[in-house]
Amino acid sequence: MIEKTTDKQQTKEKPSTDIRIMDSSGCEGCPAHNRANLLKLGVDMEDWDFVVALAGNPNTGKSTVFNALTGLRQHTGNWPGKTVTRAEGGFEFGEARYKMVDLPGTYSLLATSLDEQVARNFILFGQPDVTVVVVDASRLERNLNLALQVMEITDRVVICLNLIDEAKRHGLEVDERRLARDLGVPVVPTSARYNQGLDELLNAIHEVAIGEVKPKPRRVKSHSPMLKAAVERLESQVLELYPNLPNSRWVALRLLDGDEDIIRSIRNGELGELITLDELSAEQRKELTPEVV
Ligand SMILES: Nc1nc2c(ncn2[C@@H]2O[C@H](COP(=O)(O)OP(=O)(O)OP(=O)(O)O)[C@@H](O)[C@H]2O)c(=O)[nH]1
Ligand SMILES: [Mg+2]
Repeated sequence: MIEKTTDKQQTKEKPSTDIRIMDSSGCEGCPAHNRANLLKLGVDMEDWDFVVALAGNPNTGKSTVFNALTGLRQHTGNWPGKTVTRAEGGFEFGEARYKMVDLPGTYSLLATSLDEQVARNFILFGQPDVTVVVVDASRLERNLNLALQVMEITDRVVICLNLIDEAKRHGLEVDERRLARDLGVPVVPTSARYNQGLDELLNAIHEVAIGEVKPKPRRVKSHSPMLKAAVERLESQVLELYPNLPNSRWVALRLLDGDEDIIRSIRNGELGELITLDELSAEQRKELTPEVV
């Protein structure tokens, strides 16, 4: 975890910026992250404007991208209460100060492992301003599974189409414009090992962070009225319990799917601990819990 003092030291030489940290009120160009939840997840946003999460399958070049963007300004530690390593660092772009968090490499966000749990909770509750999904251009099909899952949770996604050189070596060419159109989010081809495409990646991150680009991720729509009704019913029950839960629809879908981790975190109140405003009292929560699961 970054020491607060180190954060401050780091920002000493930074240019000042007029961007203000505000609650996620949905205002144009304002940071979208949930500052209080991030703090509970061990990420202090004091002195930073935006937070960027780096997600991706294992071995897709996340750390290479992370190192290239943050240089020496990085720290490693553990996620609070977990043995999973976390690296975080910082950079400036367009007069904004960015904190970048390298999430564990995962194939999905279904939280079947500790790594998946950490990555999922960070995106779900921390509500990063931008989540960069680093995908391997030579294994696109497999990698897009995670990208689609991230896109279910947040709109603020940029796809870093990495290992472009490797794909080319295998005679593969990815039409990134078509991919961006089909997915509804910016796609930036990179070859992080050779420092290619990283300026464009920074630019794409910045545009999404400041709201200049508003991705509209393609989501799988269900036309089943039964499913729709079930999701709506569950969602309103979840919201009754945790009125300020971000992504309540996603949580409802996971409950329908029998997601053990989400069920457990609703039962034991862990879900609520990550929500900061207008929480119900522990008593109220206890009363309502059995109806939900
Ligand atoms: N050819 C090529 N190799 C790359 C590129 N980006 C990363 N690599 C290499 O891919 C390997 C894995 O890179 P990492 O950055 O460690 O990948 P990671 O996603 O952080 O891996 P995990 O943390 O294990 O999930 C390293 O040997 C990198 O040098 C690239 O654009 N092209
Ligand atoms: Mg790594």
